[in-house]
Formats: sequence, structure tokens, C-alpha cells
Amino acid sequence: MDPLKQKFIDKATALKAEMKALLAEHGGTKVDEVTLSQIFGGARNIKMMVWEPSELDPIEGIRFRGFSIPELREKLPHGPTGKEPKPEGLFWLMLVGEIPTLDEVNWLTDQWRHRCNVPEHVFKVLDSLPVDAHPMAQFTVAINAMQTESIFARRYDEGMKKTEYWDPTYEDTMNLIARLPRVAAYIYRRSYHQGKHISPDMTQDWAANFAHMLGIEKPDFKNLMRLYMTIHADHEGGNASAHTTHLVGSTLSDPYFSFAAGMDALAGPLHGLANQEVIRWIFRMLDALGTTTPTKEQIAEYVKSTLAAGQVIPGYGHAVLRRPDPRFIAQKEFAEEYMPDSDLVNVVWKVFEVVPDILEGLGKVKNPWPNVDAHSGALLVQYGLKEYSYYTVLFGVSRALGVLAALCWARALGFPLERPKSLTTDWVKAFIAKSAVSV
Ligand code: CMX
Repeated sequence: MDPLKQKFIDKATALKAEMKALLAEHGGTKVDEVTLSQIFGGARNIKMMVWEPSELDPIEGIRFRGFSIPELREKLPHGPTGKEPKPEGLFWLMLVGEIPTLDEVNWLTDQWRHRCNVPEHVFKVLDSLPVDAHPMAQFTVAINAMQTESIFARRYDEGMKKTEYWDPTYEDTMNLIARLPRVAAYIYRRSYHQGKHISPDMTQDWAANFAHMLGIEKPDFKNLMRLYMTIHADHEGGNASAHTTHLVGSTLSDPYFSFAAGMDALAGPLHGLANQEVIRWIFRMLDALGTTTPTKEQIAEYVKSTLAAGQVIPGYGHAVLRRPDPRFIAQKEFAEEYMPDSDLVNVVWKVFEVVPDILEGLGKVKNPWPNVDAHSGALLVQYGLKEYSYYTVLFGVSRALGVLAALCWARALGFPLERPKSLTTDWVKAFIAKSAVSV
């Protein structure tokens, strides 16, 4: 058995025993109360699932197995140039809860290189789609087309014991993560570079090889991709892409189906698609203002006109966070180091100075601060990746690391089919009437 798999199942076996004992003793303990506002309001903050890889604090932001983004930038093994962590290290951490050594990360890079072969029919399926099909549509189609490779599905057909589910889930996870950059790069090159594809470079790490297949060789861009792939990977279990993967996975859909479903959720403009919306909104603003260096006053007017048109300001607000997103801050720091004089980046920073006060002034926005999507586009444009319809695919490749690590845990801990209770409004009205009588 490979060393990561062995480590994972050792830890999962121990935690499963602990979980069993914990539930035997404390299974009836209440951890939450639910209000009607939460039920009608998108289930905000209702504690209802277990998610091992990461945890989100409204003020501090995301922690992966207890480590913040600044800590990870310092502690995880770096790429050959620059100081950004390799996402391989984050996956190791999320899966087994330990910061890996450089050797362990190199082993994982090597594993993913050897597993990266994408079957030919996946490219044929992609080639049958219009080149202007949205890249997220192409991405989810390609993931579903790769399902022919699912070891979990094959083993289930053959008749697999419940206690073995984790094993092919791990194998599918490793294969799927290894293959995603190839598929994603293929979509980019067919959509925007006349189908001139670039073969993988087996000497590079996972994120750098992705940059290479996109056709952008600048070492700084490879660093950006390492950072990007690390910070977008996970945001605990309740966000739409993670929760969808978890929910679909709970039906024992294989990892390909589960992840494809998660990517359909990521493609919504209130979630991952916001990264394309942000830069589109900025470009439209610059067009409307007729300048690449707008003043804060001009930006404020444009923000107000967007709100007056009944639209949201993309890249701002969050369902959980109540402070500037540390993922935004990490990207801002990257920009301060590598491109402080970029006009576009300076627009992003001015928007950051202007928007929170305006949103706060509306009196209803719970979090007026920027989220992860507010900065990413300006960084990508700087390196020539200007086709913003593609941006959510980058988010999706990264998100695989967290949601698939969590799926391995769900299978190893034997989590059941997820099936919360829904209510009708009539039920709610009757419940309120009954409560009023009994008071
Ligand atoms: N611009 C304008 N209005 C906003 C707003 C924004 N950026 N963020 C929230 N609001 C509004 C809501 O639309 C809601 O208005 P109504 O009461 O009229 O319906 C009100 O403020 C209260 O919303 P909230 O409780 O603060 O926020 P939610 O938890 O309901 O929604 C989110 C969170 C992210 C969907 C919302 O902030 C938003 O639409 N942001 C813009 C889209 C975006 O950037 N999404 C990406 C999030 C990160 C990610 O998943 O990638």
C-alpha cells in the first residue's frame, strides 16, 4: 500500500473508533438550535455535517487542519522558485492532518504525474462541444466523461464490502486530481488558442505543469498558480460546491459524479463564478468611465449605479466571513510583491477602499468585505490569462483537493446517506399556531 494511503487508513481507523465511542456516550447531546429565519434563510450556520480538512471562522477565516493561510505559506514545502507552497502539500495535510516533508510532497508530485493520463474519449467528447460553450460546462462534461475510469464504480459493481469503500475512493481521488489540470488546460487551449494543445511536462510539479499546459511559462505565474491552487482548495463543508460534493457522495455516487455535481454548484455567480463576474464588472466600469485609472469618487458612483440597478457587487460579501477574506489578503500580498504598479491591480485596491463603506451604508449586508474572488482576476490578467469566462475552472481544479479529501474521510468514517428534513410553509404556520396555544 502506498505511504499516504497507509497513513490515511491508519488515522481513519483510529478516528472511526473514537467517533463510535463518542456517539455511544454523547449521541444525544444537543449542539444547536434552529430558528425559522435559518430555515427560510439558506440554512446559515446550522451545524449539520462533519468535515475534517478545514474549518472556517467568521473573523479569522479559513484554517486547514488548524493552519491559517499565512502559516501554510511559511510551513508547506515550496516550489523550486519563489516562496509559494505546493498544493500537493496542502492535499497531504488535509488528508492526513500532518505537514508533509519535502520528500513526501515530491512523492505525491510523482504519483500525480504517473496518474495523469486522460482517456482519449474525454478529449473527443470535449471536441464535440461548441468552442464557445462555457468553460465550466465543458469542465463538468469532461469530469462526467472521465467517470468511465472510476475504480469505485467498478468495484461496487463487482460487489464490494462497505468497509472497503474508502480504498477505491482514495484511488479515484488521486487519479482525478492528477488528471484535472490536463482536462482544464485542454478546455482553455481549445476555447482560446485554436486547439493548439501543449503536452504535460513530466518534470514539473502539479501546479507548474498546469501553468505550462495553459501556455504560460513565466516562473512568477507558476508561483501564482501554486498559491491559487492552495488557497481555493477548501472552505469547510457548508459552501455550495463542497456540500454538493458531500451530498452527492453520500448516495455512494463515485468520486467523478460527486465532484462533477460540486462543480455545477461552483458555476453559480453567487459562488465560484463570482471570480469571472468581478473582472467583467471592473472591465465594464473602466469602459463606462473611459479610463484605466479611475478615481475613488468615480468608482463610488459606479458602485452605486450597480446597486441601483438591483445587482450585487461581485467579490464582496460572504455567507460566513465577517472580515476581509485571508484568501483576498494573500493575493493582495502577492500583487504587492510582483505587480504593485499594475493599473488593474490598483483598481482592485481602490475598489477595496470604496466598496465596504457603501455596502455597510445599505444597512442589510452582513459582510461588506472582499472575498476570495475580488482579487484573483487582476492577477491572472497580468500574466496574459485574460479570458475571464475560464476563471471558475481554475477555482474548480483547486477545489478538487479539499472536497475529494473530505470524500475519502466520509467513506472511511462510513457516513450515511444525507437526508435532512424539509418543511412546507403550511407546516410552519400550523406549528406557530400550536406553539401560541400552548404558551
Ligand atoms: N452586493 C450587494 N448586495 C449584497 C452583497 C453585495 N456584494 N452581499 C450581500 N448583499 C445583500 C444580499 O443580496 C441581501 O439582500 P436582500 O436582503 O435584498 O436579498 C442582503 O445583502 C443580506 O445578505 P447577506 O446575509 O449579507 O449575504 P448572504 O449570506 O445572503 O449572501 C453572498 C452571501 C456571497 C451570496 C453575497 O454576499 C453576494 O451575493 N456577494 C456577491 C457575489 C459573490 O461575490 N459571491 C462569491 C462568494 C465567495 C465564493 O463562494 O466564491
